[in-house]
Amino acid sequence: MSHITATYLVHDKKGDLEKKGEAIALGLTIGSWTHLPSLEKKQLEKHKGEVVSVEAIPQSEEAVRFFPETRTTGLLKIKYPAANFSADIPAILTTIFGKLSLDGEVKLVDVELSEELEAKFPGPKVGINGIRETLGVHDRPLLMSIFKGMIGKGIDEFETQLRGQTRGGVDLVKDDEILFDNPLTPFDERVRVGASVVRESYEATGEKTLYAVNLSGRTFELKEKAKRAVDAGASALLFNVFAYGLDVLQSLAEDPEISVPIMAHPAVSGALTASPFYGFSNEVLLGKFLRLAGADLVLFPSPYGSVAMKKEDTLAIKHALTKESNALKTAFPVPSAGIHPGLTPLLANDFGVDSVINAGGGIHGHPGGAEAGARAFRQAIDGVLRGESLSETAKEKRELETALDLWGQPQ
Ligand code: 1AE
Repeated sequence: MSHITATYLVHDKKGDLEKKGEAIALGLTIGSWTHLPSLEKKQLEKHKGEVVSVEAIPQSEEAVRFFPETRTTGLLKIKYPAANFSADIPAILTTIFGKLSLDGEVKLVDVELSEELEAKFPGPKVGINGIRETLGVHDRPLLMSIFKGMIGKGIDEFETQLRGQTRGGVDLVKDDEILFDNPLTPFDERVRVGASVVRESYEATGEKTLYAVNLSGRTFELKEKAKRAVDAGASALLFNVFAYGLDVLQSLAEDPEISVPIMAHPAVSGALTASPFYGFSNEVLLGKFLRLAGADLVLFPSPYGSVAMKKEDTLAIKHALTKESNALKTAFPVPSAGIHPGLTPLLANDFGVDSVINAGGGIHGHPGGAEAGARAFRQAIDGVLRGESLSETAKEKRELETALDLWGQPQ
C-alpha cells in the first residue's frame, strides 16, 4: 500500500515514547482506535497511522542545557497511508507535520515515500545528466559564480560582470538572490543581455554557460514570467523557493513550457531548520523535498565557508539529491557561501564529481578580477582531478597562485 513514513526526534516530558508514538499515529489519522466497534475498525484500518519503531536515544548536551526538567529523547517512526492525502506536498506536510509542528519539541528528521507515491512527483526535469549534456561537461565538478554588488547598478555593469565570469570559464552564473525586478536591471533585460553575453562567450571560448536569472515577484505571475524568460533565451532560473513554498516550485518544474533547469536557493530555510528541537532537518527540506518538488540544483551552506552547516547535514543533503531512484532524476548539490579556490580539494572530496562549486566573493574578490577568479577555480579543479596538491598546481598557474596567496588553503 502506498504510504509515507516520517521520523520525528522528540523529547518527551512524560517519559513514555510508545504512548507518544501512538498518540501521533492516531491523532494525525483516524483519531482513536481501541474503543471503536469492530465494523468501524474494518472500515478505518486502511487509514490508520502505524508506529513502525520507537527508539530511545541518549539526550544530547544541547537538550540537557535547554530543558529545565528531565526529558526522554527518542526517534519515532510513523507510517501514514497515502489513502489519507492527495499526492501533493501541501497535503503531505499538513498530514505528517501540520498541527504536530506546533506541539512542543518535535523535529521532522526523515521522510521516506513508497515508490508508488514518489512516482507521483515530477522530480528534477533536467537533472544532473541533462545539465551536463547541455554544457557538454561530463567529467568534473561544475563551477558556478554569483553576481555581486548589483543593487543600485545598471545593465552595463551587469553585462561587464557577466562577461568577466563567463570568459573565466564558469559553467553557470546565477543572480544574487537579493536582486529582484527593478528599474535599473529589469528581469527581461537581464534575460536578454544574459542570453547575448552567454552566446558571445561561447563563440569566443567554445564553452557553454548557463545564466540563472532570479525568478521573482508575486506567486501567480511567476509561471508567465518564467515562460517569457525561456522564450527570450533564458538558460536557467534561480528560485527563492522557501519564500514561496515547495508546491510553487513543483508547479514551475512540472510545466513543460518551462524547460530550463531550476536552481533552488536556501534563503529563509534556516528559519525552518536551524533549531535542534523544532522544524525540519536539512536533509528533509533541502534534500528530499526539494528533489521531489523538482529542483535541478540545490544551494546550501558548505561546512567550510562563511555560513557553515554541519558536515553531516551537508552530506545527507547530497545523498538525498543524488541517490538512486526509479522515479526521480538526480539533482546537483551546490555547497556554497564563502567559497574560495583553496577549498576546492575539500569540496571535491566531500561532494564528488557530481557537484557544483559555487562562489561569489571568491571569484569577484580575486585581485585580477572575476575572469581571473574563475580561472583560478578551474585550475584548482583540474589540478585536484589530476591528483595534485593546490600548491603543486599553483607553481604553473598564476591565477591560482594569486588566489592562494590571498585566501590560503586549509591545512
Ligand atoms: C548558501 C547560498 C550562498 C549564496 O547565495 C551566496 O550569494 C554566496 O556568496 P559568497 O560566495 O559567500 O560571496
